[in-house]
Amino acid sequence: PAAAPRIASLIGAPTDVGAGARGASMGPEALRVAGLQPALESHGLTVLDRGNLSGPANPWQPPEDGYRHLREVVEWNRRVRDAVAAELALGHLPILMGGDHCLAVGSISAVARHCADTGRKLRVLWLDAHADFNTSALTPSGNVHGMPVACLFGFGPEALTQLANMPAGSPALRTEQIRQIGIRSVDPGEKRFVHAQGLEVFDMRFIDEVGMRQTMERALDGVDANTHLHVSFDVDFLDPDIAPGVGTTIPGGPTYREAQLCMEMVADCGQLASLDIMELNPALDVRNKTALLAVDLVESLFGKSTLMRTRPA
Ligand code: 6HN
Ligand code: MN
Ligand code: MN
Ligand code: MN
Repeated sequence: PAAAPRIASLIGAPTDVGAGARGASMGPEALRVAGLQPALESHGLTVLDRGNLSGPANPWQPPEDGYRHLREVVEWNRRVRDAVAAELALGHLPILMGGDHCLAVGSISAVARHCADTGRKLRVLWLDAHADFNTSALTPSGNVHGMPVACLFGFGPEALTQLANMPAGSPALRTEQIRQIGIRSVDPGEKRFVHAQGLEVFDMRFIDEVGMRQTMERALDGVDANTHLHVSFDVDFLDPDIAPGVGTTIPGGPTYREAQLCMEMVADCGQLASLDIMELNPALDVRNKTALLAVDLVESLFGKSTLMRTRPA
């Protein structure tokens, strides 16, 4: 049977409240200017641009009790959660255009709750230079964009850890549901916590040694027809030589072809059901090239380089 038509909904979240540099607030518009909607449409998706969410301004204050801008971070995340949940309820594929990566708490909380309600398995691929597994006690910066995975695991302020409103107050995510790929910058206390929680991390050393193909085979292992696959794509995953438009560049990331292969293998598995495109910072970009690259990679995520137009039944 022909695949059901897929409807993707673009949700802009123009804020940098969780970041250490200003500018990710301009990410949604840069992705639009780079042609995200027509690129997705060229791969057979119907695309609804829902416009931008609104929320509190960035007060640009130092940390309080280990967090910068917690009140604003919580408010933005509530709105993101509600917007993503509404699209999932309609059977649409939400694409969150960040915005900084703290907003993945809201988006993945909505996805986790949706999976719990519909009996689907959840697999999250976290594509990032960073593990984003800090807590208020471990963080060197107080920036909440360094903490979303810990919050989703239940370590963080209750206003964020309870966003999914899971049955019995469970955390949104468990270790067996997430794979981190491309990691190459983890703070010392954060590193111990990642190990203690048993996170499955395919760091750059791993990718160097076994290659992107085997990395992705392992990261997607166990994904089946009942799996909701969520990709949280922090653009600083990419090597800064090709993607300078991010606030926290870390050398030694995936090359253009490695990143393409990563996205192509996600497309091949056929289970992608929600996506975050985060941390794009046009203030630091060069003629929007990082946004254009992100769009190019997202096209691969939706099957650009797949020769077959429809998957066999
Ligand atoms: N991101 N580990 C550093 C911190 O401040 O916690 C950097 C976090 C970067 C987060 O890029 O989404
Ligand atoms: Mn679903
Ligand atoms: Mn991140
Ligand atoms: Mn990052």
